[in-house]
Amino acid sequence: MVALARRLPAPQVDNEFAEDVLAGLRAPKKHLSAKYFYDAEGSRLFEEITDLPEYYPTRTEMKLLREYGPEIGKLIPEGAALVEFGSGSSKKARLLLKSSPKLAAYVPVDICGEMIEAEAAELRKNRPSLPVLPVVADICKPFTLPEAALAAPARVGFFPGSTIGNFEAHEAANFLRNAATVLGPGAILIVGVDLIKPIEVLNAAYNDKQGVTAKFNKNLLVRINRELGANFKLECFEHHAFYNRERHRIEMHLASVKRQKVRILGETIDFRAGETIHTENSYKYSVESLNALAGGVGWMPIKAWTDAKKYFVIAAFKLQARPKATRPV
Ligand code: AVI
Repeated sequence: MVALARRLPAPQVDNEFAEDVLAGLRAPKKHLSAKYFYDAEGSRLFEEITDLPEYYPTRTEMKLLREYGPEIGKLIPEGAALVEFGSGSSKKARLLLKSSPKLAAYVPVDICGEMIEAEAAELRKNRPSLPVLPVVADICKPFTLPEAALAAPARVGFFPGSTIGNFEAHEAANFLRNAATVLGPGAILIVGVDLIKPIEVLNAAYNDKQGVTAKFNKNLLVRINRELGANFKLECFEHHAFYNRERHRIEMHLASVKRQKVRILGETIDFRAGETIHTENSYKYSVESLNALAGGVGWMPIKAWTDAKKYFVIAAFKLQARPKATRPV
């Protein structure tokens, strides 16, 4: 599998892609899951997006990690295990590892085994004294940490990249609950999240001048054509991305430029002129709304670091101890 399949958990069953695509296209409001963006070409295009002048999140988060790494590192207890959720290239974890104390282990967790094994080999070369123990798992489902991480006096989770923003609220809460279960009592969680900001900045970030985001969005149709034998004509769909103020999210759609029919797996899907396929939500938080989401599932805010423009936040949380059940007297 490929580079950025990590961003959202990828499908497990062979025909899950076909079933999801058909169900999404049959729905009254057509939609496709953003997790399907990340085939090899989608992953490459996403990497290209992160370098675009308009796409500020990656650049801002990296700057925050460089600037506040030593401070963030102070929250990581000596001998702890650092667990990165959806680690992919470990580019950001490297910055955190630089300023971490002596760790029991670094545990990159990703659905894409090939990718984390390659990254782990690289990291071991640079940090021979650090045990790098990759786990192949879906970060939204329960999984067991390696023995060395379980035996460590503390576990610290790391979830950068504002991937949490691509989850619906219930999915984000579910991820945070699962992280609490996986990391266990006394855990700390460090999350990178994109913040609400002026609408022009948000709209520009998802409508770049070079059209890379449009290509990334349309690549989903290329993938469906290739893998499911559909006959989407790319020139008959347009990339639409806009900020929905009420819902605090960027919505990405593919809009049909005319009335048309598309064949897929023996079915015909009708499109009205202007009808869209909703392909992605990218939720934007305030520090307060993020704290409320995390607090609702037991993660108490410790500290948050933002850039001067308040475009992005790296927030640290501590898992609240569960009150001990008291015996009735
Ligand atoms: C991976 N994720 C955080 C990106 C985002 O900004 O929501 C995906 C993306 N979609 C369009 N541009 C980037």
